[in-house]
Amino acid sequence: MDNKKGRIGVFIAAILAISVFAFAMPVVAKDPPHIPAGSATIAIDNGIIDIDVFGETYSGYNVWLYRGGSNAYYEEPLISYGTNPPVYLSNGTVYQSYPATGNPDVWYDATVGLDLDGDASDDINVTRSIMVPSGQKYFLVKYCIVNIKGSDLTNLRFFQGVDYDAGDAGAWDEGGYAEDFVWTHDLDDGYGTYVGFTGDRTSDHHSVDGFSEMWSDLVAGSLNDANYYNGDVGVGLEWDLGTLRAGETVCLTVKFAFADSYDELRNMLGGVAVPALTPIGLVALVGLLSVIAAVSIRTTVRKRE
Ligand SMILES: [Ca+2]
Ligand SMILES: [Ca+2]
Ligand SMILES: [Ca+2]
Ligand SMILES: [Ca+2]
Repeated sequence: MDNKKGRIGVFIAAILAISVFAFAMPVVAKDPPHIPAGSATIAIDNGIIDIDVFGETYSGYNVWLYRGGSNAYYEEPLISYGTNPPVYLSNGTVYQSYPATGNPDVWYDATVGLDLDGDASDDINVTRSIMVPSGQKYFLVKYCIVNIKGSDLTNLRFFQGVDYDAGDAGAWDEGGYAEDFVWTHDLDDGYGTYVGFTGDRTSDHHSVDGFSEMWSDLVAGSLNDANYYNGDVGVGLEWDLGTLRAGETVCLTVKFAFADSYDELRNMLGGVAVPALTPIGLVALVGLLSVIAAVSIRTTVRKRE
């Protein structure tokens, strides 16, 4: 009996202790839903890059600092389905904004509803999430698109365009497409910075052109698939996502990188895939090793002779 009372006492004491502890703990606030506020800012410094402005629907001037050097980027995604022309994400209604500030290694979400066919009724919800890894020279933007139309969205296409004006302000750069990433190289500000982006899906088209022509291409949904431009270059990629069934979600992650040389950028964005050994490759490797083994055995035997 005493023993039981004792156990109850300990139990109550534990509950009280936990309650007091809970009140004493600092409140770790999960970012509450914001009142839609249009283009919020998110400033994150990971020690190498500093994302100054990254609004959820931001259309226009972003300043992404790399190694302290200022870089101006005009970036925007567009989305289309069927034969409708692509629509800028900034045309959407913001349901969840980014926080004003953020930390490296944490994903931050913004959610936007978007009408793709001009009937004033949203067809998709787009969650745009950003994560800036600590000490890395890249950051990730993940787009998850939910079909809220109530019927299939065929020929869903996603476009990402950037008019990088790499460096302080000078826009006389060069840019191109190779190995499924687009890049821009500062030529006139003395930084020599290389910047670019790719996706976690193979792109279907790209545009490398004067910035104005690049935006026109994306708005028309007809990219030029060119591979080089010298001047105030704009670069874009298109991913064809097929049919998104009612209620289903499709995601695409875009990786934006900064580097001091083309090869460094290429190592982050493309050209790094080591071809996996196919069964035929493995057979050839085993065969080659057998030959080497046979030769070395024969050599050893001869030496003994
Ligand atoms: Ca609609
Ligand atoms: Ca420009
Ligand atoms: Ca420049
Ligand atoms: Ca440019």
